[in-house]
Amino acid sequence: MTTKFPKDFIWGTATSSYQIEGAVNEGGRGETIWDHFCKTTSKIANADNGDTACNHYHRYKEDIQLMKNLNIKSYRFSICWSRILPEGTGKVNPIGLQFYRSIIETLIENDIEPIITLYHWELPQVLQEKGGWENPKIINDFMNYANVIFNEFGDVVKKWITLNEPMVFTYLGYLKGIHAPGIADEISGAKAVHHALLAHGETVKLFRKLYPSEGQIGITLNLAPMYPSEDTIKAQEAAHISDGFTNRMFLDPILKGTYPEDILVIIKQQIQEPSVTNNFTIEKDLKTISQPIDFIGINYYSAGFVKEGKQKYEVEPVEMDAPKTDMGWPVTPEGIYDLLIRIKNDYGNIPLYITENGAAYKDNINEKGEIEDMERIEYLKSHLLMCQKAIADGVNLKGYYLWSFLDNFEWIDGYTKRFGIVYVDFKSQKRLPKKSAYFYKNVIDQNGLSLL
Ligand code: GCO
Repeated sequence: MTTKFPKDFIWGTATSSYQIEGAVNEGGRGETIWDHFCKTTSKIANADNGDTACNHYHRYKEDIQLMKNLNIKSYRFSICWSRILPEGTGKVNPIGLQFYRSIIETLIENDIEPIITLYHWELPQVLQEKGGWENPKIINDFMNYANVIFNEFGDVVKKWITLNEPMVFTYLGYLKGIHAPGIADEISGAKAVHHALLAHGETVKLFRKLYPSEGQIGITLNLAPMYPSEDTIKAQEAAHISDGFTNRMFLDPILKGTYPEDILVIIKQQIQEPSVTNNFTIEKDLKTISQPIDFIGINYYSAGFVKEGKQKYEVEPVEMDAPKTDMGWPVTPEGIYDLLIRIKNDYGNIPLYITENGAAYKDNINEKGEIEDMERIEYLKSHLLMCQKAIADGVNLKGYYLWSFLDNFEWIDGYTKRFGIVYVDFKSQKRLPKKSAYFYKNVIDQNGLSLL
C-alpha cells in the first residue's frame, strides 16, 4: 500500500552556501562572519572551517546531476552575500553573480526548481565591523543586496526566502555568543531580533514593488513544539515561556503584527533599556514586519521538553526518554504534526513548506561499499507520515525539503555531524548516495510512502 501526497506536492532538498561551497578565497568573495569566527574562536569541533567544505563551488554541476538522478524536483540553496557584494555594499562582483546564475541555469535545465534563501547566516565581515544586525543600517544594506539579487534573478527564480532561522542567528550569534559573530549580550540580542525582522519586512515590500504579480516570498523559521516535561502547572508555564521565545517571538510579529506580550514583559525585566525594548511596540515597524507573505518555511528537527528553572521565568530543558540522533536531539515525529496543526489553528491556513527536516547519524561504509543508514530512513519515514497526516487534517503543506542533500559543515560541530543523504568523503571529495537517498528517490517517484 502506498500513501499518496497531493499531486502538486514539491519534493526537494536543502543546503546553505557556507556549509557546502568552500572556495572562500576565490571568485572575488569577501570575508564573512563565519570565516572570521572559525578563525578566531575555539568553539568549533576540530577547529574546522568552511574553507573547502564540499567544494561545491567547483562541483555544483556534478552535484546537480546527482540531484537529478535522485529525481529531486526542487533545490533550496542560499546565496553568499559576500560573493555578490564583497564589501557588503557598493560594488557588485560579476563573478559572484555568474556563479549563482550558472547554478540556477543548470537546475532549470534539469527541471529542478530553485528556491533561494537570501541569508543563511553569512554576513559580510565588513558589515559586522559596523555592528552587524545590531546596527539599524543593516536593514538598508540587506535591501540593497536583495535588490541586486532580485533584479538579476527575479525573472527566473520564482520562490524566495528572506532569512533562514532569525532565532538562531540572533540568539546564538548576538545573545549567547555560540555562533558567529560570537557576541553574548542581551541588548545586542534584542536589537538583532528586531532589525532582522525589519529587514525581512522591507525586503518583502521591495519584492512586491519589483514583481507585483509574480513570484512568492516567505521566511524560514526554526520552530518546535515545547512540551511540559511533567504534568504540573509550573512545567506548563515553563513550556509556554519557551514556546514564546522559540515560536511566538517570530511567528506573531510576522503573521499577526505584534510581539508576544508575555515575552516582552520578560525581556523588559531582563534588559531595562527602554530605547531598545520600545522598538518592539513601534507600530510602523510592526506593520513592516507583518507584510503579507506567501508562505512560511519551517525547519523542524525535534520537539522540546522543559520544566521551570530555579529563577523566575527561567526554563530548563529536560532530557526525555526517546531515541536520539547523533546531535543528541530526541526523535519526535509527532512534534511536526502538532506544530503544523498549531500553525493552522493559530495563524490561519497560510501555505507552509518544510524547508528543513532530517537527521545526523554516524554513517559507516560497509564491506559492500554502501551506507545503510536505516535510522535516517526511519526518521524520514516517521516525519513524512506525520506531514501527510497533517495534510489530511487540512494543513496547507505544499512541499518538503530534506536537510540535507550533502554531508556538510555543521557550524560549531564542524564536519563531525553528517546530515546528508549523500555521503561526502571530505578528503577525496567523493560523493556516495546513502541508502536514504534511494529511499527518498522512491518516495518522490511514488509521490508517497510504501507502507508494508
Ligand atoms: C539550522 C540550519 C542548518 C543546519 C541544520 C542542522 O537549522 O541550523 O538551517 O544550516 O545545518 O539545521 O543543524
